[in-house]
Amino acid sequence: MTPSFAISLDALSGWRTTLARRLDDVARFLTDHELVDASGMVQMSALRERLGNEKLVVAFVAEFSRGKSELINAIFFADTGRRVLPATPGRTTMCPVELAWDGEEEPALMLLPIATRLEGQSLAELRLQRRSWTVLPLNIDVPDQLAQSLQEVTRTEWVSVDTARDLGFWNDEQPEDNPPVDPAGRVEVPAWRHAQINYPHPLLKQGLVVLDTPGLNAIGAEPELTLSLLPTAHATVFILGADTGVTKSDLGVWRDHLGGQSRTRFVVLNKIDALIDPLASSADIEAQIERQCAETARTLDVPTERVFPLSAREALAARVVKDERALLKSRLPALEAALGSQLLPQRRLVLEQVVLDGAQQIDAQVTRRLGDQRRQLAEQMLELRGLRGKSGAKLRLMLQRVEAETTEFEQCTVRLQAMRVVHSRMLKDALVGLSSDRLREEVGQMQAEMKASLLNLGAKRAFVGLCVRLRALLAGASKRGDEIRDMLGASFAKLNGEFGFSLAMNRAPHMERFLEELTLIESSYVQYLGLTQALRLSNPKFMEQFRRMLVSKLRVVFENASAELELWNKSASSQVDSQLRERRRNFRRRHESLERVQTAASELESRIAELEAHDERVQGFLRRSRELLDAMIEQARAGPVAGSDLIALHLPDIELPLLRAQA
Ligand SMILES: Nc1nc2c(ncn2[C@@H]2O[C@H](COP(=O)(O)OP(=O)(O)OP(=O)(O)O)[C@@H](O)[C@H]2O)c(=O)[nH]1
Ligand SMILES: [Mg+2]
Repeated sequence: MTPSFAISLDALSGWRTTLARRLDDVARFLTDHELVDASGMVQMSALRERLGNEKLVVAFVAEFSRGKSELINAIFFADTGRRVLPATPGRTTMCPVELAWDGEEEPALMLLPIATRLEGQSLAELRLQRRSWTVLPLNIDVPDQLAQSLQEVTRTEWVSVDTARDLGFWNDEQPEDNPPVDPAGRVEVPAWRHAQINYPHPLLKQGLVVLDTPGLNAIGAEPELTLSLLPTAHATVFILGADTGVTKSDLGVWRDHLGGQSRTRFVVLNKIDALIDPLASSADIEAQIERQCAETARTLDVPTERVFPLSAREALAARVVKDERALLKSRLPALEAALGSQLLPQRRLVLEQVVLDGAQQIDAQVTRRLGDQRRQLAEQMLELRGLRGKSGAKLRLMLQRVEAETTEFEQCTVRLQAMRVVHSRMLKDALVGLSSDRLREEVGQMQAEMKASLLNLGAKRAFVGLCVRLRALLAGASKRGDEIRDMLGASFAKLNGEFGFSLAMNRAPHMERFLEELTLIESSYVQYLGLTQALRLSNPKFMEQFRRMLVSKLRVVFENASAELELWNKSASSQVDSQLRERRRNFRRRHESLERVQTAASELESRIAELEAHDERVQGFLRRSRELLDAMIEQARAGPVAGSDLIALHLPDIELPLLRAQA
């Protein structure tokens, strides 16, 4: 393994682990001293989850036989000393193959039978159902056995034309694309719909997920691949053969599956070894490779630097015999370096931003809470210091005043109650549009419209109509969120003025993010509905699968939007609760100290000393929490330590005035 990609990924994962540890320090300290409320806790655990489970998905996509599997072998499996994933002439990989590592499970090959297509369930749903999969344990210590087990992904079976039609491998309207029929009237179809390899490779252990795909232009390609797996991959590697150049069907794959993507794309011009010609000089061949790269870049409309000429086969062979010079000659290291230096910094920036945002919010919450406590302590101290040398009558007067103030303060409960009623009603209103029932209804309407018009155009129109309605739902929820914010803002201002609260509004919930996610889903579906494959929607089983897939994608967006809105509201209410509690405790303390001072004059000084000590403690908490948050921020900004490229890409400095200011 060339160091660049592996070491960069290793550094990224090391950085994440340290960052997660810093966050644990913060969380432990804040919980131990009750410095955050429930919503803060939820936020920290969400951040923790994200840091721990962050995956990096790289998909290898191409027409069949361009060398996807061979390239994966060369990059990831060369250390086994042989070809592990099957890579042979002709169509080899028959179903999408996902390589990942889940430490909770044993190394295994999990296969989803093709017949599951008949049940209309989406892959996302089936992933959660273990019993639908055939599980073959993998003997990872014996490479030959490993390779033998993985042969399974090439398995096919012979079925009748009717079954092939039901499975989506036969289309009466496009007979030229249909597979050949044998004398017994049967056709060959893949045995599996999807394969997952759980393999403890060091890179996979660090959260890398590799997706090998079957030749994509074939009829019967899994729609989920186009609609879900490829659009969510963080990077795609598109492979062409230097021996064939960009063919019409290569272009078809690019246009249908990758063209619209804005994600990081790498183009590989594979099999450059095939250009070797005994009658041509190496300079000639070099010039030819360069010409081909430039032409490929132009045809696909990508920068030339994104096109990597290489030989996967020679790279694999070089690695197996540990021949460093042959490896360089294969030109694979250049692709790996690009993967390492372009892909990983992007992932890092995303995470860094998430951590910085989180730190800022946690800090705001802690500062507000402790600042409030300090303010109340200061008032009490002032009151008690004012009692020095005062008479018993004066003390009694003070006590009465505190009692009167307490009664007056308690009147706020009526107001708070009224505010809560209004708030919960408004929140309910805001959330109805995001409910899963509502979503199902809308998708149902789209489905009815699609059924009414079987033409592709009609299907697309129905889908676009659905998106318009869903966007309106999200916008509606967002608008109601703003209304809640206005209502709470006005109520908080009044409560602060009349009852001495220091309630402050948090930033508004980020609803635009969900609109963006919807747009992303929309673009991949619109692209899919434009494909000839979409004709298969006239098949009720496919329609059902399509519907379920769509609902499960959309549900994630809507559930997250709903959760975001709820969390934001919860943090507003818990702020009110905690301030109410704190204020009450404060009145009680004032009352107690006055009573104690009344019984013994000496109590006054010791009470003042107690308050001073308490204030010291609060200041200590504030200092410590900032130290811990600063350590986390510093770690986030420092970035991974290996690979200078990673450090070079840096976020502009973000203002964190709260953290920098002195308490
Ligand atoms: N000469 C040469 N042949 C290669 C190279 N890479 C792959 N091949 C051969 O091309 C054939 C197809 O390679 P695969 O890796 O199976 O291709 P694939 O894209 O995974 O194909 P499918 O799984 O069928 O979609 C195999 O015979 C490989 O040995 C290369 O760099 N040079
Ligand atoms: Mg393959």
